[in-house]
Amino acid sequence: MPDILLTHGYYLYEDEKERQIMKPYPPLGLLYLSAYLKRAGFSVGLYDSTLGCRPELLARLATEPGGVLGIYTNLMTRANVLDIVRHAKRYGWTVVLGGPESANYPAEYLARGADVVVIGEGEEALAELLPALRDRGPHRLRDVAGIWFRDEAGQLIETPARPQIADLDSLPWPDRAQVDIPEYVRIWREHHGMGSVNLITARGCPYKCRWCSHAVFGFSHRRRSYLDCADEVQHIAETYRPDQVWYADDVFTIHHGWLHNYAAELKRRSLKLPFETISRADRMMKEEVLETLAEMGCYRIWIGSESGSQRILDAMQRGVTAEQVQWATRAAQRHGIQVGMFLMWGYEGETVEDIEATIEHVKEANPDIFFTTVSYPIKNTPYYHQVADRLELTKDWEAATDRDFAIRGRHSRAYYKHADRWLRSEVAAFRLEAADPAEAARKRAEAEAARAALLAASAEVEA
Ligand code: B12
Ligand code: SF4
Repeated sequence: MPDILLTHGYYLYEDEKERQIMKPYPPLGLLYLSAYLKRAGFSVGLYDSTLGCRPELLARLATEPGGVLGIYTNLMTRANVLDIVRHAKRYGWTVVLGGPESANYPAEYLARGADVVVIGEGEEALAELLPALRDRGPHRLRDVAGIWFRDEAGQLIETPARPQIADLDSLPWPDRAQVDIPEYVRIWREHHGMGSVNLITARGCPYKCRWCSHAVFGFSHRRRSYLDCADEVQHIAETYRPDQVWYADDVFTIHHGWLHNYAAELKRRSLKLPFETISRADRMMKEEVLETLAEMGCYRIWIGSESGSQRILDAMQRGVTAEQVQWATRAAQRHGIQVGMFLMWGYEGETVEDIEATIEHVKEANPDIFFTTVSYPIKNTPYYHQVADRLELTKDWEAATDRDFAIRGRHSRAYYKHADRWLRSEVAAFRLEAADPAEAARKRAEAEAARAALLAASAEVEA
């Protein structure tokens, strides 16, 4: 039995919606933990639920009983994680949780069977925790920083925060041999014609968007050296031969000096792998940044645009203007880079005029693709605290996610569906105007109907 078995609660094959999209990536955090722990001399197993299945994982817990099980948690996987915890405890496992979700709800997870919750980065914490658990069990862990556990009297103990890892280059690369990367690449290729592998060049984001969760990396921003990243990309290219990579950074173009050095290094090595990534419009406001991205092979960049209303952007503390998003979108497209846009409905204070401003904004920016969500308050974010006294969980905590909070007094879900239809029809009409005026008129009529439905639904509230 390994010193620790790592896993997570996201089963791709149970996710109807994702099975349509089929753009899976392996859990990078667990791969980092595996690499670090192995280098420190521990033996590590990893069950990748993404491509695995619930019965297989649960059977494994039943047949290899009694070790340490480490589970990654995020917002979407609470019910699955609790299911894994229940099974693991039945067969005598010591359960350690990590990741953003359990950092936000340590007491709740400890009350439901978890033995330890690690807050923040897991590498150093686990390297200290594993020997402590072996020698002293799960109740005498006061000297391990950055964790929650129960002492022998059943009291909840939170130990002082653990300092973050200062030098990311000191970490070994993710232990990709633990998961079936060729299968991920194959799935991508089968569904999208391009096989993809993910990596990350930095940890943490210093911006303060009020809805965004900083539960793991706080507000720090630490970068790997461009040489270490270039070495990793070269290794990925040579080992897995993907057609593209995904830089899973929060804000890939945050540091322009780094970006230029990195691009020059890739060029020097004749490494040009197409890629997708995410950034902020205000960190894309230079022609040379976009030129560099295009030269490196960036074919799509995702921008968190959120709203077209400056009043709402300011309320979110987004630190970006709608004009910056419009400029960055058009400029990226000019450089041959597609733009994907994320938009959010229903943020505090949003009015019909703000929705209208968002629609005009999307038309003005004209991204290649856009996705919308209705805003939801992730625990411990400033947005969460702002609306906390109006929150009602619409399901039992164990079956719910932070997406299941209703905000008392906010418009109904149906209202935001109308907003969505209004946006999509209006943008479609705008795009069809010259090529197909008749279809454009039809779309405009749909937009008008959606707007009327939204106004008619404006008295309906969420809870
Ligand atoms: C890339 C990414 C995605 C990709 C995931 C692809 C993949 N499998 O990698 C995609 C686009 C699919 C995605 C989707 C979503 N995401 Co996302 N995503 C990210 C992002 C930007 C990077 C993740 C990453 O690789 N991090 C790097 C690794 C090294 O960090 P890590 O995973 O946190 O691991 C460290 C620690 O957490 C800890 N740790 C991790 N596991 C364990 C286990 C144990 C036992 C221990 C002790 C420690 C430990 O140690 C690790 C190393 O230090 C993060 C933000 C971020 N910067 O982390 C958001 C983030 C994780 N996503 C988030 C959200 C909200 C979502 C969505 C719900 C969005 C949506 N509305 O649909 C979905 C949910 C998807 C799902 N079904 O699970 C939130 C989660 C908030 C929360 N409280 O859970 C984050 C934090 C963004 C944010 N700032 O708000 N996401
Ligand atoms: S939304 Fe993006 S830019 Fe804003 S704080 Fe979160 S990661 Fe940073």
